[in-house]
Amino acid sequence: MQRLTISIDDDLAEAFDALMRQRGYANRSEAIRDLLRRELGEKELASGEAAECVAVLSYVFDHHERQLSTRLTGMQHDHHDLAVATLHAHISHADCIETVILRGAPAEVREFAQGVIAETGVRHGNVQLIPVEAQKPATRWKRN
Ligand code: NI
Repeated sequence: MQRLTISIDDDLAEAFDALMRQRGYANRSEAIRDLLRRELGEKELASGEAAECVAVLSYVFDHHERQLSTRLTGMQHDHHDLAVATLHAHISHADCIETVILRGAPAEVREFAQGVIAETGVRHGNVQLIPVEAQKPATRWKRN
């Protein structure tokens, strides 16, 4: 752990403290760590340095929309290597909300998410990518 001492203008310090309180941070250090992590993560994803990411894709859709539920499930099956888990909740008579956890190469994850978001009848689509260290495939059952 390194200790950094920084100097910033009073106005900026006050604005930062207000933001920190608004977001519920107990101290400046954790607020600054989060800002840095977000900035570095975005840079890593934008530059193509990140070999792997996890992502949260969320959207609302009308389950009465013709074949939409089936299409969305089909898209996830077609990319079962990317779609790790899905949470579905019924939020009204017509509308459902789904959150899909994705994992894979950032370009593939983004393409899949954008395809889902662009489906007719899918609303409020949003995806957040988080870079992670690439993992070796999990150990599979071994046959003796
Ligand atoms: Ni539903």
